[in-house]
Amino acid sequence: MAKRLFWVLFLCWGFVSISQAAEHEVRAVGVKFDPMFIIIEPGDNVSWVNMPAHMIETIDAMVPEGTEKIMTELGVDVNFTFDLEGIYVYKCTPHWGARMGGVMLVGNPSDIEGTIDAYLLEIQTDKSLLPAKGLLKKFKKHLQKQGVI
Ligand SMILES: [Cu+2]
Repeated sequence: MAKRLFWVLFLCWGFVSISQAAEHEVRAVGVKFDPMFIIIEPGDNVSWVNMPAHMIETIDAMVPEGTEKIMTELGVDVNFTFDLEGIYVYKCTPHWGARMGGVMLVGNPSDIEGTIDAYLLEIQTDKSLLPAKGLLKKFKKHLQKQGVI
């Protein structure tokens, strides 16, 4: 009886650990985010740290539909939880010219490659998005390497 109870508790504990949201950390290093690309599950939390001269701003044309805009204060460490599946591109606005930005894949949205291509097309209509071009191309390679696409 005690043994059975032990296994029941053990399995419950395992289930709770698996379903718990994970924490991720992105560090600002010079004018780069490290890691530049992250792959997370919906509900996971991401912290941006070491941000003395940095901030993050999601790029309106490069986030899943229905996402709330993120624009943080300069010089503040922040963290956010991401619930909507999709691809999120963000930048450090003052260092966007130096291509300081990052890309996140949340969950397993449909047509990942198509979404990246659609984001790349946006750049043609808005030149301020140009620094995202290299980021997105590298992100695509990263996903290929990881076997995601
Ligand atoms: Cu910055």
